[in-house]
Order: sequence, then C-alpha cells, then structure tokens
Amino acid sequence: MLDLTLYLVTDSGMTQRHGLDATVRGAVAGGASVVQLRDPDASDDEFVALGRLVLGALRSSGVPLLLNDRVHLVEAVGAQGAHVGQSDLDPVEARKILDRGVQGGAIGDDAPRPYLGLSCTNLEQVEAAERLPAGTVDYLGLGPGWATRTKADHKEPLGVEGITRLAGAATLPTVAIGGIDVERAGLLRGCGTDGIAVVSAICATEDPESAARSLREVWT
Ligand code: TZP
Ligand code: MG
Repeated sequence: MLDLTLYLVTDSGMTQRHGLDATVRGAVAGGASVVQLRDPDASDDEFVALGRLVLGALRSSGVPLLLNDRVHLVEAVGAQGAHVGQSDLDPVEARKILDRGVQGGAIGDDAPRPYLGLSCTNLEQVEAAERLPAGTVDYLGLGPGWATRTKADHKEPLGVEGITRLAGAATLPTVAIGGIDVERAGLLRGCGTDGIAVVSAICATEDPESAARSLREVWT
C-alpha cells in the first residue's frame, strides 16, 4: 500500500536550482514517501525523459513514482501509477489504461497493480469518488488547503476545517495539498488525512532534504 505520509509533487521550474533528480534524492533522504512528477508544460517526450530521470533518482529507495495526468505514459516511464484531477481523464478510464499495461506484460508479470490517485476539491467530489467501483482509485488528494501560487487555477481554499470535513467523508486514504509549509503541516495534524503533499515547501528551498525532514517531523 502507498505510504502517503510525505508526498512530494515536483515542479520543473522550482527544481532548476538543484536539478530535478538531486531535489528528489534530497527529499527522499529527508523522508518523502511518494513522489509525483508534475509538469503540465512538458511535451510527452520531455515528460518521459523527466520520468526516467526521477525514476533513476528513486532507484533502490522503494519510494514509488506517480505521474500527474499522463496515464498513457506510466508504462513508457516504468512508473508505479498516476494521479488525475477532476478535469483530466475519468478515473474509471484511467484505471482501465493502467491495468491494461499490467495485463499486457509491459510493466512486468509479477508487477503490482499501478496506483491511481484523484484530486477532490469539495465534498461532492469526495462522495462521487467513494461511489466509484472498488479498486478504481487508491487515494484522494484533498485541496487546496490554502491559496498557492504553485497552481494558478486552484479552487477555493478549504482551510483546516474544510480538509478535516473532506477527510472525514472519505474511507479511501487521503492526502492534503495546497500551500502547506512546516507551520501549516502542524495545523493539519489530526485533520484525518494520511499525509501531506507539497511542492514549493520542498522544491523551492535551499535544502530539500532538511525541508522534507522538518515537514515529516512536524507531521508525524
Ligand atoms: N494541486 C492542488 S494545490 C497544488 C496542486 C498541484 C499545488 C501545491 O503547491 P504548493 O507549493 O505546495 O502550495
Ligand atoms: Mg491535472
């Protein structure tokens, strides 16, 4: 099962300072338990190259790599799954594509079933996700907790109360995202999610490893 404790979502612009691979290695050394490659502006070819770079950085760490949106590239990258938003591919369709990769043998005969995450920004979306056929999605991303400049088109911030309400309505594992830093990670403790997801609080720092360590310490 996925460990959602500290979920790193990458940003290619923010990671330029240390490099995407070094940022990921640092984050994992500091305690990141799952990594999502996110780069809405990259072409598919660029995205596959970035995916392989990150996979190399994760090698022998046991930390899974999920791809943002691009379910069709999971197989090509050799990633462990994908994460979709409400306006991306329908989760049932996404699940079919992921499972087809496994059955086709390209991912490997004894490979575990790929993971699928789904973003939810309100209660209705959580309730709809809970009604999906069992095994469609593995976890829900809940957010944004706070306004964030990382995602220009984000929905209304939920705050601690909103995140708590959505997490309480979910039986699926959940992870909070959006504007989370060390202080807010502390505020979210006890909100009912299985973990916290961050972009800038790790990617845009001078020391991704210690940033990850601080977030993890506050959260756990
Ligand atoms: N989805 C909802 S908010 C967000 C995403 C990808 C961005 C979170 O970035 P940050 O820098 O951790 O606020
Ligand atoms: Mg998306």
